[in-house]
Amino acid sequence: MRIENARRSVTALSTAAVALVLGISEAWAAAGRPSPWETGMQEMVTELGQSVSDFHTYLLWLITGICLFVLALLLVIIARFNERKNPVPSRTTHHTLLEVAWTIVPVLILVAIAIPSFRLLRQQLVPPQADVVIKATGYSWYWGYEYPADQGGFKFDSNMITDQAALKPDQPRLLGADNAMVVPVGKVVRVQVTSADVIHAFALPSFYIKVDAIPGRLNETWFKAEKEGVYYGQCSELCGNGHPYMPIEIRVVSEQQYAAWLAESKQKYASTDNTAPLKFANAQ
Ligand SMILES: [Cu+2]
Repeated sequence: MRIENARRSVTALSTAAVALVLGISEAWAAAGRPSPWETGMQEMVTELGQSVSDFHTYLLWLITGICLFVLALLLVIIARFNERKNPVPSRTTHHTLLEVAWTIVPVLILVAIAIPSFRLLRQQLVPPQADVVIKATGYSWYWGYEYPADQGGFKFDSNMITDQAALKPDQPRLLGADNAMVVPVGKVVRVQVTSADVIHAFALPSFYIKVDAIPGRLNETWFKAEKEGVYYGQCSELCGNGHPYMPIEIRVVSEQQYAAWLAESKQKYASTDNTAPLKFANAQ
C-alpha cells in the first residue's frame, strides 16, 4: 500500500513537473528569445534565417542516417565476423567495386552539403540593396546605435535594464534594453558594426546574424525581418566582466510606426552631439 502511494505521488510530481515545464516554455515560447528546454534553433523571422534553420535540420537528418548506417555495419561485423564464427579469417586485400563506392558516395554526400551551404554563405555575405543603414558600436559594456542623416541623423546608447521592476512585460531579464534599435518590417536593414574599445560581437539568433565588432574596422551584416515583434540578442564575443550585460534589443515595427518613431527620436536624441568623444560607461 505504502509503495502504491509512493508510486502515485511520484507520478503526480512528475506530471506537475512536466506541466510546469510546458507551462513555462509556453509562456516564454515567443519568437526572438530563448526559451527553457529549447534544443533547436530559435524561431527564425528572416527568410535567410529560415533557410539556415532548414539546412540545419537537413544536416541533422543526414548525420543521423550516416551514424545509423555505420552503427548497423559495426553490428553486422560483430555478429557475423567474430572469431567464433570465423575461425579462418578472410585474406581479402582489396575489392575494387567497394573501394570505388566508398570513395564516390562520401564525395556525393559532401557535394550535397556544399552546394546549399555555399549558396547560404553567398546570400549572407552579399547583401541586397539596403533600405535602411544603421551603425552599431560596441562599448564596454553597452551598444550605441546611429541612424544616418537620411533616417534623421541621431544616435543613442542602449543599456541593459538592471532594475527588474523597470522591465516592460515583453522584456525578459538580462535581455531588455532601455533604448531598443527600431527597424521597419519587410525592409532590408544593413547594420554596420564596429567597436570603440575591445572586440564585441553583434548577434541576434532569430535573424541569424552574428558579426564581430572590431575597433578600427567596419564590419557589416544585414537582415530583413518578416514579422513585427521584439527580438533579442547578446554580445557574442567575450569582452570583459560586463559581457553578459550588453543585450541587443531590436523592435520590428510597421512602416508608419517606424516613421513616427524616427520623428520622435529625432527630437529626443537631438541633444546628442555627434562629434562628442566616445563615452565609456565604466571608464576609470
Ligand atoms: Cu561581449
